[in-house]
Amino acid sequence: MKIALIGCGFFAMNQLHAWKDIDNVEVVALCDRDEGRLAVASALFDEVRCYTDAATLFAEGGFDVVDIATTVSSHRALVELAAEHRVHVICQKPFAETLEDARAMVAAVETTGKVLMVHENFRWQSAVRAVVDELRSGVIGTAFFGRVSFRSGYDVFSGQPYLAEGERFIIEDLGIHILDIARALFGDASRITATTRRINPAIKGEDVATMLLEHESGVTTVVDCSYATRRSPETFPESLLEIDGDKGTIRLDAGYRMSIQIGEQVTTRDVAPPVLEWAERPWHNIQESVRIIQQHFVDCLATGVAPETRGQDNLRTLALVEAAYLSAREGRTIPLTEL
Ligand code: NAD
Ligand code: 89V
Repeated sequence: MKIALIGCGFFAMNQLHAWKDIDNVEVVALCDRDEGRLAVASALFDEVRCYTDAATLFAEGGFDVVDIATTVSSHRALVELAAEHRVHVICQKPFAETLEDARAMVAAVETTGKVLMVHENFRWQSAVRAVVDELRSGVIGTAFFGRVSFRSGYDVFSGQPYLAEGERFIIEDLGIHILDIARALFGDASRITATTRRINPAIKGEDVATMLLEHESGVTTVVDCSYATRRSPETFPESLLEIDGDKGTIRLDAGYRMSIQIGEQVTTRDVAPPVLEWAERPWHNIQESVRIIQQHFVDCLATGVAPETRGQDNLRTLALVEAAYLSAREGRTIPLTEL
């Protein structure tokens, strides 16, 4: 499988390392408007074609998959170019700036018969996956309550300065992952209520969000995110989970400790992710999930199965993001049918 990657920035380095780890995959081309970033990324490979313009990359072709790792404002144009040139697509989150764009992007790729996966990797973190698997095995019976929580004081702006500049911040950038984990655990939501706050005066958007979801399955979840929380030890970038079922409880606590309680019996397991050769703490959790989701994409292409976070599926996570902002703005509960 020959891959071209567009956007050789902060996060793409993880994607490139992960592609190098995966069998039967070759990164044949890189593209970035910034020649310096292109040079740093190309140093990872013995041989790779380099472009500063995506249209030229597509015109020259020679790849089966495009991996779009740019920030969101370029996603629609790049996905549409990919559809025009009939290649499979992986696109970073947030998939699109608006739901309207996202629907058009899904439709554009659908007409080509190619596969479109959104790089929504948090549900693929191995610790989160361990909880998903336990829940799906039925060990705690039928779930009725969940909490998906991400609270941190980590300076995320040093690696990603653009996050301080947008009108929207935590729901669009991080909450999107946490809402997606809630969907992976409990399925789609029918209603959402949200509040937002900005605590850090140096940024433009909200850095705290608290959301209440009612899922079609009958589960109620609290999904809460904060980058204004001082805690020791710092848990970035862990998502902490708590699920109550009619037969027991599953928790994923700080330090990647998963506990399952059935009656009075509690079993605890260390589900800490490995630190891959090219990874570093505390990012190793996310870095491992990048390799897992990219392997998932390769496996899906080989077997003809649709990726779990295919474009069509991601529309529902994006709808939750939009509904959360609408709820916070208007101070009311939003039925998802409204979007
Ligand atoms: P970045 O700004 O560091 O890198 C983006 C790169 O894309 C830049 O080098 C820029 O020059 C290039 N670029 C932008 N538009 C282009 C175009 N049209 N053609 C060619 N090059 C173009 O951003 P980043 O922090 O790496 O984030 C990239 C994306 O990854 C964002 O959507 C972000 O939300 C996402 N992200 C995801 C995770 C995750 O865990 N899934 C983590 C971090 C970032
Ligand atoms: O997903 C993201 O884009 C990142 C991070 C994981 C740090 O929130 O901003």
